[in-house]
This record gives sequence, structure tokens and C-alpha cells, in this order.
Amino acid sequence: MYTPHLIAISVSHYCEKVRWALRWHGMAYTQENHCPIFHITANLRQSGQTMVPVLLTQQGPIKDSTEILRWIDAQPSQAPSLYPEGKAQEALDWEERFDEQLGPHTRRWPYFYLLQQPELTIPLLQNGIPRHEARLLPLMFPLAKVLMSRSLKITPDSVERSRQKIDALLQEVGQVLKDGRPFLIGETFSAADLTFASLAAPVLCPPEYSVPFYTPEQAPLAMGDQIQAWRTTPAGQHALRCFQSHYRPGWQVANPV
Ligand SMILES: N[C@@H](CCC(=O)N[C@@H](CS)C(=O)NCC(=O)O)C(=O)O
Repeated sequence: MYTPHLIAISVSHYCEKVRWALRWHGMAYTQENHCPIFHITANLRQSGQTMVPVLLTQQGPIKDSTEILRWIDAQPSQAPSLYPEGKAQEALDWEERFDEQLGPHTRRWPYFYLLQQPELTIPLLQNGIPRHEARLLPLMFPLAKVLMSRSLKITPDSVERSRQKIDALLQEVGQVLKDGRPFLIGETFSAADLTFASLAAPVLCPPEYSVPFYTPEQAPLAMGDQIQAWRTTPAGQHALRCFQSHYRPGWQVANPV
């Protein structure tokens, strides 16, 4: 019996989305976590490309968090489907929207602040990664900072645009929830809520997240204030509630392995 193997960047919110789905369905899996840059060789070797998450399965590597969720959801499980009958397309539409329009911005916006704060960021990236990566990371940090700023296209203007996009999407989600529905597609928790909560996590810092985030108090002032403000929005509250009530912990890690 082949156990699926997850290749991840430990702090990545797209990887958190997959971890959440694996645990939702109680699926046994093994995993390896890397910090950015170091993930490249391990991933290239095993899946032929660099982006994570990747789930290695008996059928081969599955890339892209949405493809992975759909594969996990199609396996035998006691848990309710994340794509409920009759609402599957609606859940998938939300999921794809969050993947494309939320995830990139909730990554760029915090990294703008974090890459200027090695004392906060290095321990965050060291969670769960191999010891040799953890030891090399402080030496590599200046290079990682340049490469990540470039690949995430971090500039003061792009960061402000990301802040506005996060704001707009949180407002839209708040509007949808205004009729009192407990979840985005109605009465049932689905891939839509799971994706929204996972991908919003870097700007809300839920305490349940697999990797212990910075708290708003530890973050630089402008960042901490914005996190506090987003936490109090109806959409922010919804994401935090999903973590409290529908997140199945199982991999909390604080040290290099
Ligand atoms: N659409 C992809 C996005 C995944 C993604 O952006 N992954 C980032 C980490 S958060 C990544 O692997 N970046 C490094 C790289 O591309 O080499 C998904 O849903 O899985």
C-alpha cells in the first residue's frame, strides 16, 4: 500500500490548504518540508518542477493544490466531501478564485515586511525543515531575500496593490456571509471555506496554523495593525472560525527535523 508523500514549503499557505484536506479526510501521508530556495532541488528531483505543494501518489506526482484536493476528495473517506453534491462547482469556483486572486497577495504583502525582519522570518522559515537547511538559512538569508523579492515582485507599489486586493476580496466574502449563512456555499463546510481560510492565514495569523506564525504584536507596527483590522472583519472572523471549528490538527511543528 503506497502512502501519499507531500513535498512542501513548511510555511506555505497553499501547502497548508493541502495538509488541511489530508487531515480532514484522515488520510495517512508522509511529508517533507523545505524552506524557499532549498525546496527547488528536492522537488525537481521528485516531481520534475519547482512549485509546491506536490503530492506523490501511486498514480504519479499531483501538482497544484486544487488538483491535489480533488484527488484527496475522490479517495475513500468517512468525512463529508469538500465538494458537496449539487454545490461542487460553486465550491470549485470559489476555490479557484482564492487560488488566483487571494493567495499571491497574502504571500506578497507579509513578505514585504518579513524580509526586512530576519530575526522574525528565519525562525518562521526554519519550522519543520531538515537541520542542514535550518543551519544554512541564516547564511543564505541575504541571497534568499533578493531572490524572493524578485520572484514575488515585491515593490512598495505592488505591496499596496496587494493590500487593496486583499481588502476587496475580504469585503466581498463579508457581503456573501451577510445573509447569515454559516459557510460560503451555504450550510456545508467545503473546499471554498478551507481554501479561503488557508490562503487568508498569513494576514490573519490563526493560532491553529501548522507553523507558529508571528503574532500581530511581534510584527512591525504597520503590519500588526493591519492584521488586527482584517481579523475583525466578518470575512476575517469567518476564516478564524473555520480554523477553530473545522481544522483537524495533526502536524504542529516548531523545530528543524
Ligand atoms: N496554483 C498553485 C500555487 C502554488 C504556489 O504558489 N506555490 C509557491 C509556494 S506558496 C511555490 O511553490 N513557489 C516556489 C516556486 O514556484 O518554485 C497551487 O495552488 O498549488
